[in-house]
Amino acid sequence: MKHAGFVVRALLASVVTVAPVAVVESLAGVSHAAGGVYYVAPNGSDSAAGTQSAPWASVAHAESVAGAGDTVYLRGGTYRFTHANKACASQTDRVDAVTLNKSGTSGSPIRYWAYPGEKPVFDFSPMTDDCRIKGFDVTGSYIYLRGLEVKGVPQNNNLNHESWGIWISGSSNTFELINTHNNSGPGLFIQDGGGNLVLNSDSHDNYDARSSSGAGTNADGFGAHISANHPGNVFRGCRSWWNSDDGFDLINAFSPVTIENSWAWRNGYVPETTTGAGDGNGFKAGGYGGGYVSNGVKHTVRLSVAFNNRAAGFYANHHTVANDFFNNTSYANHPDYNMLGVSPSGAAIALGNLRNNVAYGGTLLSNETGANDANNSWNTGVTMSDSQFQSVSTSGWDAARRADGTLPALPYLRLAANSTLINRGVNVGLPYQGSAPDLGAFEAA
Ligand SMILES: [Ca+2]
Ligand SMILES: [Ca+2]
Ligand SMILES: [Ca+2]
Repeated sequence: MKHAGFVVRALLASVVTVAPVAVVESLAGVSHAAGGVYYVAPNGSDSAAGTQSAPWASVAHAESVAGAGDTVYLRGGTYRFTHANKACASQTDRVDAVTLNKSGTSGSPIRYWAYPGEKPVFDFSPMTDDCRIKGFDVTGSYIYLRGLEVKGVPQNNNLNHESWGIWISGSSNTFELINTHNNSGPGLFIQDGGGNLVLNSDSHDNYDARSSSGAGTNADGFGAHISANHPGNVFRGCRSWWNSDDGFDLINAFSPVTIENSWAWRNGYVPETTTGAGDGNGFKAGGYGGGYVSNGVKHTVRLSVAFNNRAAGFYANHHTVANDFFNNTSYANHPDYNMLGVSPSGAAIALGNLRNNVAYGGTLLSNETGANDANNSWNTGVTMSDSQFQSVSTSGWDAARRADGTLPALPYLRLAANSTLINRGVNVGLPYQGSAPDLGAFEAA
């Protein structure tokens, strides 16, 4: 194809009219409406036309042209960054490699999508800026990133806490099929905003070796730390592994967050080693710095798996209200579930609503007495053993995703055909097979 943008627009418009489903449609449910189509490539030029045959070079230039409903296709190859888009004002300043501050509209996001079948790699490791760095700083709303690899955001001095792979403060954005790794800080960090969807994305091997708070203490795979009145942030189908701090972290989140169908393993270590680093929880579901706050909110973690994390698989982290933990599987964590909460008087109490969860291996439970728990593997009288599962292998979980971007179908920690965990759960409003929900993250067919 060598169409000018308007020709492609016309083509898409006609296709939409004739056969709406024939046009690319994402898992996030946003169909590819008629809009401008532009191209960016590593060997492009910002003075070119932005067409497929004459692509631009930078996302920044594409953003200056693209508007609501438009699609910017990022061709495969490596986009290498050596400096931010402004100078550091001080050694503790924050700068961006890529700033996305132009918003789409509801139903008509601005899309920055990998060209089908190709992998655009944003390599920030050559950056030399002497302050904190955000690889992508998404301050706008209704922006849709899909299929990008984001890696190597550095810390170039030891005066700060973490840098960040992708930082988000806007709302109603979608991040799909993102692979963010080897950053000196969290892979994807929602600082504020509501209604953001992080879908079928991976974050791994992030490690903030030069943080002033201690090496490795801040690099979570994914996090949301939003202010009040920003509900609707969701992590779905995501994997987080070998990050030096936590897999998923919701500390200081003052609006409810949902994490579902997601996996976390081997967090809390220097990546690819068994050397301990940061906190090491698979799912850290809240907390407000250890003390009580009166405006804490309930988060939901469900249908998710944690294993081999250095600390807890699922952790309440001194949360102030009982979170919902439904149909999770926790294996060989320390402990598998820790429901440490805090009362209005500041006392340590057990807080959590737990149903249909599995704990196996590791040290099982902490701060469970007094939590609202029922129909979990530890209070249904079942005998836990390896034979409850098809496999308890802890390798291979980073296998390639299915063609539609969803998590790979693996036998690991799925219930054996004769498992006594089948149909031992209670209806919590999630789909199930047979007479009742099963225990754990994977419902037997
Ligand atoms: Ca930490
Ligand atoms: Ca953390
Ligand atoms: Ca069932």
